[in-house]
Amino acid sequence: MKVGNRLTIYIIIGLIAGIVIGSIFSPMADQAWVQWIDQYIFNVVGQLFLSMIFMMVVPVVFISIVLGVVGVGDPKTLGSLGIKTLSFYLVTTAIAISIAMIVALILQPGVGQSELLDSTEVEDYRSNELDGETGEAIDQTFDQTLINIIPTNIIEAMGTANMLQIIAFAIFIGIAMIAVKDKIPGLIKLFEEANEVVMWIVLAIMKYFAAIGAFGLVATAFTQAGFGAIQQLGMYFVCVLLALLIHLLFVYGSVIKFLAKKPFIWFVKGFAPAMGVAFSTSSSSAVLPISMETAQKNLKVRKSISSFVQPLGATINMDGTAIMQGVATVFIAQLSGIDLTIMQMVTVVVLATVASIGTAGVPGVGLVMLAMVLTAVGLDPAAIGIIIGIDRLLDMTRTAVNITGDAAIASVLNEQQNRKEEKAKTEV
Ligand code: DAS
Repeated sequence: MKVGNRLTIYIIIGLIAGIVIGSIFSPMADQAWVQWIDQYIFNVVGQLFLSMIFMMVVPVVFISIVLGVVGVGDPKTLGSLGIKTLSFYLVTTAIAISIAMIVALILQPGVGQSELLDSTEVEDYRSNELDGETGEAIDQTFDQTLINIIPTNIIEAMGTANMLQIIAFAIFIGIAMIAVKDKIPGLIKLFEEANEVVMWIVLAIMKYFAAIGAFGLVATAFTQAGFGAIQQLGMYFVCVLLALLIHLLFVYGSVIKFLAKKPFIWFVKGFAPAMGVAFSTSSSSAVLPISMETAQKNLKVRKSISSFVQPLGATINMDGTAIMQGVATVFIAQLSGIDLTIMQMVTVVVLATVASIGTAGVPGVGLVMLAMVLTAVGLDPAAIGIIIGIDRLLDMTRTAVNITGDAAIASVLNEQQNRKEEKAKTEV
C-alpha cells in the first residue's frame, strides 16, 4: 500500500475544511452548540486519530532502528552515518535560528507593543508556578540530557515513549545483532516480519483515518484559537511563518537540489502526506511512522538510512521549533525595549539548538523550551503568556518543517550512499 497522491489530496482537503470550518465557528466558540460540536465531534475524531498513530510510535521506532542498524551492517559505517547526521542537523538548526532572528530584527514585530507585557496572560503565566514540564525542561542541563540518553529501565522508557532512550537501546540491540548475526537468523527474520505488520497498520491508519483525523484536529484548533487570536500578534505570526517559508524553500530547497540531487518539487510532492499529518497532529513523534514510510516509499530513501536518521531527527532536530524560538526571543526583547547583544544572540542560537535535543516531538514542546532560552538571556519567561494563544496554530506549521528537515537530510545521506555504491561498482 503506497502513500499515494490521492491520499495527499484527501488530507489537504481535510486540512482546508478544518481551517475554514474552525475559523467560521471561532467567533461563536462561547456558544453551547459550537462547544458541543467542537468537543464531541472535532475533538473526538481528532484525538482518536492522534491516539492511533501514537499507539504505533514505540513499536515502529524500536523495530525500524534495530533493522536500520542491522541493515547498515557495520558499526563503523553506523558511526560515520551518525556523525554526518548530527552535523547536518546542528548546521541546519543554527541556520534556522539565524534566519529567524534576522527576520525578526528587520520586521520588528515587538516594537511599540510593550503594553502586551501587562496583559492578563502574562500575569496568569507568571502567577502559575512554571508547570512541572517547563520547570523540568529548564532545569535539565546539557550533561543531564546526555546522561538521560541511556535508559536505566527500557520498559519504562517505552512506557513513557522516551524517544532518545528507545533509540539508544535499539542501537545497542542492532549492534549486538550484527556481532552475532550468524547465530540469530530467526531473530532478524522476526524483526523483518514484525516490521511488515506494524507498517501495514500505519498505512491502514493513514488510508482510512488521516483525512478525517486531520480535519478534526485542525477544526478544533481553529475553533478554539481562530484567526481572532492572530490579529493582536499579526506581525509576530507573520515573522514566524515567513522565516519558516524561507528556511523551507531556500535551505531545504538547496539541500535537496544540490546535495540530494533531486528536484525540490518532486521532494515536496512525495513528502506532502507526512507534512499534512504533521501539520494536523503538531507532533513529530506521532507522525514518525508515517514520515518514515513516506520517505521510503515516495522519496526512495533506503530503510537502513530512514530508520536511523528520521527517528533521531524527530527527537533532536527541530528547525521549525528553533525558528519560533528565534523570532519569539527577539519579539519579547523588543516588547521589553531590550536590544539583544551579539553575545546574547549567539547564546540563543546555541541554547535553542541544545534545547531541542532533549525534547520529544510532542505538541507545544517548543514553547516549554522557549522558557529556558528566555531565562538564559535575561528575559522574563512569563512573557510566553503573550504568544501561548496562537502557539497551537504556529505549532502545526513548525512541526511540518521539523519533519521535512529530517527527510531532507535522510535524502542527502541516501544520495551519498547511492554514489558510494555506484563508485564501488565501477571500480569492480
Ligand atoms: N510540536 C513539536 C514537534 O512535534 C514542535 C514544537 O512544539 O515546537 O515537533
